[in-house]
Amino acid sequence: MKMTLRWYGSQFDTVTLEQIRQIPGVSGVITTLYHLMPGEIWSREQIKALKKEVEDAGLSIAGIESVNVHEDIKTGGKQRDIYIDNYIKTLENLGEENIHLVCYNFMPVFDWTRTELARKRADGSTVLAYTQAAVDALNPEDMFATIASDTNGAVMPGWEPERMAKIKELFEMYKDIDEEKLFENLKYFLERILPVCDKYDINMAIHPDDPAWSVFGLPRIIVNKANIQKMMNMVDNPHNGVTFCSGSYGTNLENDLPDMIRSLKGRLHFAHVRNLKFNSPFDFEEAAHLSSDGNFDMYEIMKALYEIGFEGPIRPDHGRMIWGEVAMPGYGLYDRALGAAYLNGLWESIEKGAKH
Ligand code: DNO
Repeated sequence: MKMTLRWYGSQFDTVTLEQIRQIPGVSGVITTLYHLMPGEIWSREQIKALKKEVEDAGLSIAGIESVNVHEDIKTGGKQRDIYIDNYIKTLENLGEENIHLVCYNFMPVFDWTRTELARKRADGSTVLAYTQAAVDALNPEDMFATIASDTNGAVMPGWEPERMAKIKELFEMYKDIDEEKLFENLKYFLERILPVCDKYDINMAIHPDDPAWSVFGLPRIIVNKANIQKMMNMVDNPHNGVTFCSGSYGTNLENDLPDMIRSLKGRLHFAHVRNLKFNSPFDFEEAAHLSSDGNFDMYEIMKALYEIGFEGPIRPDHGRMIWGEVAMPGYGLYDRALGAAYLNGLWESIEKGAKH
Protein backbone atom coordinates (compact mmCIF):
# COMPACT_ATOMS: atom_id res chain seq x y z
CA MET A 1 0.00 0.00 0.00
CA LYS A 2 0.98 3.60 -0.45
CA MET A 3 0.16 5.94 2.45
CA THR A 4 -1.35 9.26 1.35
CA LEU A 5 -3.26 12.24 2.69
CA ARG A 6 -6.20 14.00 1.11
CA TRP A 7 -5.35 17.56 0.05
CA TYR A 8 -7.91 20.03 -1.35
CA GLY A 9 -5.45 22.35 -3.11
CA SER A 10 -3.62 25.43 -1.87
CA GLN A 11 -6.61 27.75 -2.35
CA PHE A 12 -8.91 25.64 -0.19
CA ASP A 13 -6.86 23.66 2.31
CA THR A 14 -5.46 24.91 5.61
CA VAL A 15 -2.93 22.07 5.46
CA THR A 16 0.12 22.64 3.25
CA LEU A 17 2.03 20.21 1.06
CA GLU A 18 5.14 21.00 3.12
CA GLN A 19 3.36 19.80 6.25
CA ILE A 20 2.12 16.65 4.53
CA ARG A 21 5.64 15.88 3.34
CA GLN A 22 6.81 15.79 6.98
CA ILE A 23 4.39 13.05 8.04
CA PRO A 24 6.53 9.91 8.20
CA GLY A 25 5.69 7.43 5.47
CA VAL A 26 3.37 9.71 3.50
CA SER A 27 4.58 10.01 -0.06
CA GLY A 28 1.56 11.11 -1.99
CA VAL A 29 -1.63 13.11 -1.95
CA ILE A 30 -5.14 12.41 -3.07
CA THR A 31 -6.36 15.61 -4.55
CA THR A 32 -8.82 17.31 -6.86
CA LEU A 33 -9.63 20.48 -8.75
CA TYR A 34 -11.97 21.55 -5.99
CA HIS A 35 -13.29 24.67 -7.71
CA LEU A 36 -14.71 22.78 -10.70
CA MET A 37 -18.37 21.82 -10.62
CA PRO A 38 -19.67 18.37 -11.55
CA GLY A 39 -19.94 18.16 -15.33
CA GLU A 40 -17.08 20.54 -16.13
CA ILE A 41 -14.15 19.29 -18.20
CA TRP A 42 -10.79 19.25 -16.41
CA SER A 43 -8.28 20.66 -18.87
CA ARG A 44 -4.83 19.19 -19.35
CA GLU A 45 -3.24 22.51 -18.38
CA GLN A 46 -5.10 22.57 -15.05
CA ILE A 47 -4.12 18.98 -14.29
CA LYS A 48 -0.52 19.61 -15.30
CA ALA A 49 -0.31 22.67 -13.02
CA LEU A 50 -1.73 20.73 -10.07
CA LYS A 51 0.73 17.93 -10.67
CA LYS A 52 3.65 20.32 -10.86
CA GLU A 53 2.69 21.98 -7.59
CA VAL A 54 2.49 18.61 -5.82
CA GLU A 55 5.70 17.29 -7.35
CA ASP A 56 7.62 20.50 -6.61
CA ALA A 57 6.80 19.85 -2.93
CA GLY A 58 8.39 16.39 -3.16
CA LEU A 59 5.13 14.44 -3.27
CA SER A 60 3.16 12.71 -6.00
CA ILE A 61 -0.50 12.59 -6.97
CA ALA A 62 -1.62 9.09 -5.98
CA GLY A 63 -5.15 9.60 -7.23
CA ILE A 64 -8.06 11.97 -7.67
CA GLU A 65 -10.89 12.31 -5.15
CA SER A 66 -13.24 13.13 -6.66
CA VAL A 67 -14.23 13.66 -10.23
CA ASN A 68 -17.85 14.27 -9.31
CA VAL A 69 -20.67 12.88 -11.40
CA HIS A 70 -23.33 15.29 -12.66
CA GLU A 71 -26.87 14.69 -11.34
CA ASP A 72 -28.10 14.26 -14.95
CA ILE A 73 -25.93 11.15 -15.21
CA LYS A 74 -27.24 9.76 -11.92
CA THR A 75 -30.86 10.44 -12.84
CA GLY A 76 -30.51 9.53 -16.52
CA GLY A 77 -31.58 13.06 -17.45
CA LYS A 78 -31.79 14.48 -20.97
CA GLN A 79 -28.25 15.80 -20.94
CA ARG A 80 -26.55 12.76 -19.52
CA ASP A 81 -24.66 11.92 -22.71
CA ILE A 82 -23.19 15.40 -22.87
CA TYR A 83 -22.02 15.13 -19.28
CA ILE A 84 -20.64 11.63 -19.85
CA ASP A 85 -18.71 12.96 -22.87
CA ASN A 86 -17.26 15.64 -20.58
CA TYR A 87 -16.38 13.02 -17.97
CA ILE A 88 -14.62 10.96 -20.65
CA LYS A 89 -12.66 14.00 -21.78
CA THR A 90 -11.57 14.58 -18.16
CA LEU A 91 -10.50 10.94 -17.86
CA GLU A 92 -8.50 11.23 -21.08
CA ASN A 93 -6.76 14.34 -19.79
CA LEU A 94 -5.98 12.64 -16.47
CA GLY A 95 -4.72 9.55 -18.31
CA GLU A 96 -2.50 11.68 -20.54
CA GLU A 97 -1.01 13.16 -17.37
CA ASN A 98 -0.34 9.68 -16.02
CA ILE A 99 -2.97 9.64 -13.30
CA HIS A 100 -4.49 6.20 -12.83
CA LEU A 101 -6.98 6.38 -9.97
CA VAL A 102 -10.31 8.20 -9.81
CA CYS A 103 -12.59 8.07 -6.78
CA TYR A 104 -16.20 9.10 -7.38
CA ASN A 105 -19.58 8.51 -5.82
CA PHE A 106 -23.08 7.87 -7.09
CA MET A 107 -25.02 9.33 -4.16
CA PRO A 108 -28.15 11.27 -5.05
CA VAL A 109 -28.11 14.98 -4.10
CA PHE A 110 -26.00 14.71 -0.97
CA ASP A 111 -22.56 13.30 -0.69
CA TRP A 112 -21.75 12.10 2.87
CA THR A 113 -24.21 13.24 5.54
CA ARG A 114 -23.43 14.16 9.15
CA THR A 115 -25.73 15.95 11.57
CA GLU A 116 -22.99 17.59 13.66
CA LEU A 117 -19.60 18.83 12.56
CA ALA A 118 -18.19 19.57 16.00
CA ARG A 119 -19.53 17.19 18.66
CA LYS A 120 -17.41 17.48 21.79
CA ARG A 121 -15.88 14.28 23.12
CA ALA A 122 -14.75 13.58 26.68
CA ASP A 123 -11.13 14.44 25.84
CA GLY A 124 -12.16 17.90 24.55
CA SER A 125 -11.64 17.08 20.87
CA THR A 126 -14.48 17.76 18.43
CA VAL A 127 -15.66 15.34 15.80
CA LEU A 128 -18.21 14.81 13.06
CA ALA A 129 -21.24 12.88 14.27
CA TYR A 130 -24.55 11.46 13.02
CA THR A 131 -27.86 10.94 14.75
CA GLN A 132 -30.71 9.46 12.77
CA ALA A 133 -33.21 11.26 15.00
CA ALA A 134 -31.79 14.61 13.87
CA VAL A 135 -32.16 13.69 10.19
CA ASP A 136 -35.72 12.50 10.77
CA ALA A 137 -36.56 15.81 12.45
CA LEU A 138 -35.15 18.07 9.70
CA ASN A 139 -35.99 18.80 6.09
CA PRO A 140 -33.03 18.85 3.67
CA GLU A 141 -32.82 22.66 3.46
CA ASP A 142 -32.58 22.99 7.23
CA MET A 143 -30.02 20.26 7.24
CA PHE A 144 -27.86 22.27 4.85
CA ALA A 145 -28.25 25.39 7.00
CA THR A 146 -27.04 23.54 10.11
CA ILE A 147 -24.06 22.14 8.24
CA ALA A 148 -23.18 25.49 6.63
CA SER A 149 -22.99 27.28 9.97
CA ASP A 150 -20.36 24.96 11.38
CA THR A 151 -17.68 24.45 8.75
CA ASN A 152 -14.86 26.64 10.11
CA GLY A 153 -15.16 28.68 6.92
CA ALA A 154 -14.52 25.72 4.62
CA VAL A 155 -16.65 24.51 1.73
CA MET A 156 -17.47 20.91 2.62
CA PRO A 157 -17.13 18.38 -0.23
CA GLY A 158 -20.52 17.58 -1.72
CA TRP A 159 -22.20 20.44 0.16
CA GLU A 160 -21.20 23.30 -2.11
CA PRO A 161 -23.57 26.29 -1.63
CA GLU A 162 -24.16 26.50 -5.42
CA ARG A 163 -25.61 22.99 -5.39
CA MET A 164 -27.52 23.38 -2.17
CA ALA A 165 -29.22 26.52 -3.52
CA LYS A 166 -30.96 24.18 -5.97
CA ILE A 167 -31.90 21.56 -3.45
CA LYS A 168 -35.63 21.51 -4.25
CA GLU A 169 -34.90 21.10 -7.94
CA LEU A 170 -32.47 18.31 -7.14
CA PHE A 171 -35.05 16.42 -5.10
CA GLU A 172 -37.55 16.84 -7.93
CA MET A 173 -35.09 15.16 -10.32
CA TYR A 174 -35.12 12.05 -8.14
CA LYS A 175 -38.84 11.66 -7.69
CA ASP A 176 -39.05 8.70 -10.11
CA ILE A 177 -35.66 7.18 -9.31
CA ASP A 178 -35.62 4.07 -7.18
CA GLU A 179 -32.65 1.83 -6.41
CA GLU A 180 -33.13 -0.27 -9.54
CA LYS A 181 -33.16 2.80 -11.76
CA LEU A 182 -30.09 4.21 -10.02
CA PHE A 183 -28.24 0.94 -10.64
CA GLU A 184 -29.26 1.07 -14.32
CA ASN A 185 -27.96 4.62 -14.63
CA LEU A 186 -24.70 3.63 -12.98
CA LYS A 187 -24.37 0.75 -15.42
CA TYR A 188 -24.98 3.04 -18.38
CA PHE A 189 -22.32 5.46 -17.10
CA LEU A 190 -19.76 2.71 -16.45
CA GLU A 191 -20.28 1.05 -19.82
CA ARG A 192 -19.57 4.33 -21.54
CA ILE A 193 -16.49 5.34 -19.54
CA LEU A 194 -14.72 1.98 -19.16
CA PRO A 195 -13.23 1.81 -22.68
CA VAL A 196 -11.31 4.98 -21.91
CA CYS A 197 -10.26 3.60 -18.50
CA ASP A 198 -8.98 0.49 -20.27
CA LYS A 199 -7.05 2.62 -22.72
CA TYR A 200 -5.33 4.70 -20.01
CA ASP A 201 -5.33 2.08 -17.24
CA ILE A 202 -7.49 4.20 -14.95
CA ASN A 203 -8.97 2.48 -11.92
CA MET A 204 -12.43 3.80 -11.14
CA ALA A 205 -13.11 3.46 -7.41
CA ILE A 206 -16.68 4.08 -6.36
CA HIS A 207 -17.05 5.53 -2.88
CA PRO A 208 -19.75 4.05 -0.63
CA ASP A 209 -22.81 5.95 0.44
CA ASP A 210 -22.30 7.49 3.84
CA PRO A 211 -24.22 6.66 5.97
CA ALA A 212 -24.88 3.34 4.26
CA TRP A 213 -28.65 3.72 4.06
CA SER A 214 -31.23 5.98 2.49
CA VAL A 215 -31.45 9.55 3.81
CA PHE A 216 -34.46 11.83 3.19
CA GLY A 217 -36.09 9.04 1.18
CA LEU A 218 -33.42 9.17 -1.56
CA PRO A 219 -32.22 5.84 -2.99
CA ARG A 220 -28.72 4.78 -1.95
CA ILE A 221 -27.10 1.71 -3.50
CA ILE A 222 -23.41 1.40 -2.58
CA VAL A 223 -24.10 0.24 0.94
CA ASN A 224 -23.16 -3.42 1.50
CA LYS A 225 -21.36 -6.48 0.17
CA ALA A 226 -24.26 -7.75 -1.95
CA ASN A 227 -24.72 -4.42 -3.69
CA ILE A 228 -21.02 -3.97 -4.41
CA GLN A 229 -20.94 -7.44 -5.95
CA LYS A 230 -23.93 -6.48 -8.06
CA MET A 231 -22.21 -3.27 -9.16
CA MET A 232 -19.01 -5.12 -10.10
CA ASN A 233 -20.80 -7.96 -11.88
CA MET A 234 -23.02 -5.70 -13.93
CA VAL A 235 -19.93 -4.30 -15.65
CA ASP A 236 -17.30 -6.95 -15.08
CA ASN A 237 -14.06 -5.15 -15.73
CA PRO A 238 -11.14 -4.82 -13.26
CA HIS A 239 -11.13 -1.05 -13.80
CA ASN A 240 -14.63 -0.98 -12.37
CA GLY A 241 -13.64 -1.13 -8.72
CA VAL A 242 -14.22 0.37 -5.33
CA THR A 243 -12.95 2.71 -2.67
CA PHE A 244 -13.18 0.75 0.56
CA CYS A 245 -14.13 3.30 3.22
CA SER A 246 -14.32 1.71 6.66
CA GLY A 247 -16.10 4.72 8.15
CA SER A 248 -18.85 4.62 5.50
CA TYR A 249 -19.56 0.89 5.22
CA GLY A 250 -19.01 0.70 8.97
CA THR A 251 -21.99 2.97 9.67
CA ASN A 252 -24.09 -0.16 9.26
CA LEU A 253 -22.99 -2.49 12.05
CA GLU A 254 -24.18 -5.47 9.99
CA ASN A 255 -21.37 -4.90 7.50
CA ASP A 256 -18.44 -7.18 8.38
CA LEU A 257 -15.58 -4.94 7.25
CA PRO A 258 -12.66 -7.44 7.02
CA ASP A 259 -14.94 -9.91 5.22
CA MET A 260 -16.00 -7.24 2.73
CA ILE A 261 -12.35 -6.36 2.06
CA ARG A 262 -11.53 -10.02 1.40
CA SER A 263 -14.39 -10.24 -1.08
CA LEU A 264 -12.92 -7.35 -3.08
CA LYS A 265 -9.55 -8.80 -4.01
CA GLY A 266 -8.42 -7.30 -7.32
CA ARG A 267 -11.20 -4.70 -7.36
CA LEU A 268 -10.28 -2.68 -4.28
CA HIS A 269 -8.33 0.24 -5.71
CA PHE A 270 -8.31 2.76 -2.87
CA ALA A 271 -8.81 2.60 0.90
CA HIS A 272 -10.08 5.15 3.43
CA VAL A 273 -9.45 3.87 6.92
CA ARG A 274 -11.01 5.37 10.02
CA ASN A 275 -12.86 4.35 13.15
CA LEU A 276 -16.34 5.09 14.50
CA LYS A 277 -17.69 5.07 18.03
CA PHE A 278 -21.33 4.03 18.31
CA ASN A 279 -23.56 5.23 21.14
CA SER A 280 -26.47 3.32 19.56
CA PRO A 281 -26.86 1.76 16.08
CA PHE A 282 -28.16 5.11 14.80
CA ASP A 283 -25.92 7.50 16.70
CA PHE A 284 -22.24 7.45 16.00
CA GLU A 285 -19.27 9.79 16.13
CA GLU A 286 -15.93 9.73 14.34
CA ALA A 287 -13.36 8.50 16.85
CA ALA A 288 -9.56 8.56 16.75
CA HIS A 289 -8.12 5.92 14.42
CA LEU A 290 -6.95 3.72 17.32
CA SER A 291 -9.06 0.53 17.70
CA SER A 292 -9.68 1.08 21.41
CA ASP A 293 -11.20 4.53 20.81
CA GLY A 294 -14.07 3.20 18.67
CA ASN A 295 -15.96 0.11 17.57
CA PHE A 296 -13.77 -1.24 14.77
CA ASP A 297 -10.81 -3.58 15.00
CA MET A 298 -8.34 -1.59 12.93
CA TYR A 299 -5.75 -4.37 13.09
CA GLU A 300 -8.19 -6.77 11.38
CA ILE A 301 -9.05 -4.17 8.74
CA MET A 302 -5.39 -3.56 7.89
CA LYS A 303 -4.66 -7.29 8.01
CA ALA A 304 -7.44 -7.99 5.51
CA LEU A 305 -5.97 -5.33 3.21
CA TYR A 306 -2.55 -6.93 3.57
CA GLU A 307 -3.91 -10.39 2.88
CA ILE A 308 -5.56 -9.45 -0.38
CA GLY A 309 -2.24 -7.98 -1.52
CA PHE A 310 -3.54 -4.42 -1.56
CA GLU A 311 -1.03 -2.18 -3.34
CA GLY A 312 -3.08 0.94 -3.94
CA PRO A 313 -3.24 4.23 -2.08
CA ILE A 314 -4.65 4.31 1.40
CA ARG A 315 -5.43 7.37 3.47
CA PRO A 316 -6.34 8.04 7.05
CA ASP A 317 -9.82 9.45 6.85
CA HIS A 318 -11.59 12.14 8.85
CA GLY A 319 -9.66 13.13 11.92
CA ARG A 320 -10.77 14.76 15.15
CA MET A 321 -10.12 18.47 15.64
CA ILE A 322 -7.42 18.56 18.34
CA TRP A 323 -4.75 20.84 19.78
CA GLY A 324 -6.66 24.00 18.89
CA GLU A 325 -6.47 23.47 15.14
CA VAL A 326 -9.02 25.32 12.99
CA ALA A 327 -9.54 23.53 9.69
CA MET A 328 -12.19 21.92 7.53
CA PRO A 329 -14.06 19.56 9.89
CA GLY A 330 -12.56 16.09 9.49
CA TYR A 331 -9.62 17.37 7.47
CA GLY A 332 -7.20 18.97 9.88
CA LEU A 333 -3.53 18.05 9.91
CA TYR A 334 -2.89 16.78 13.42
CA ASP A 335 -5.26 13.91 13.93
CA ARG A 336 -4.92 12.65 10.37
CA ALA A 337 -1.13 12.66 10.82
CA LEU A 338 -1.59 10.59 13.99
CA GLY A 339 -3.87 8.30 11.99
CA ALA A 340 -1.30 7.86 9.20
CA ALA A 341 1.44 7.04 11.73
CA TYR A 342 -0.80 4.51 13.48
CA LEU A 343 -1.91 2.80 10.26
CA ASN A 344 1.71 2.68 9.07
CA GLY A 345 2.63 1.06 12.39
CA LEU A 346 -0.08 -1.55 12.05
CA TRP A 347 0.99 -2.31 8.50
CA GLU A 348 4.66 -2.69 9.45
CA SER A 349 3.86 -5.13 12.20
CA ILE A 350 1.48 -7.14 10.01
CA GLU A 351 4.01 -7.28 7.20
CA LYS A 352 6.91 -8.28 9.43
CA GLY A 353 4.74 -10.75 11.34
CA ALA A 354 3.74 -12.41 8.06
CA LYS A 355 7.35 -12.77 6.96
CA HIS A 356 8.59 -14.36 10.17
C1 DNO B 1 -16.12 12.96 2.81
C2 DNO B 1 -15.64 12.10 1.72
C3 DNO B 1 -16.57 12.09 0.54
C4 DNO B 1 -15.90 11.40 -0.64
C5 DNO B 1 -16.77 11.34 -1.87
C6 DNO B 1 -16.10 10.58 -2.97
O1 DNO B 1 -15.37 13.39 3.62
O2 DNO B 1 -15.35 10.82 2.15
O3 DNO B 1 -16.87 13.41 0.20
O4 DNO B 1 -14.75 12.08 -0.98
O5 DNO B 1 -17.98 10.75 -1.59
O6 DNO B 1 -16.65 10.93 -4.21
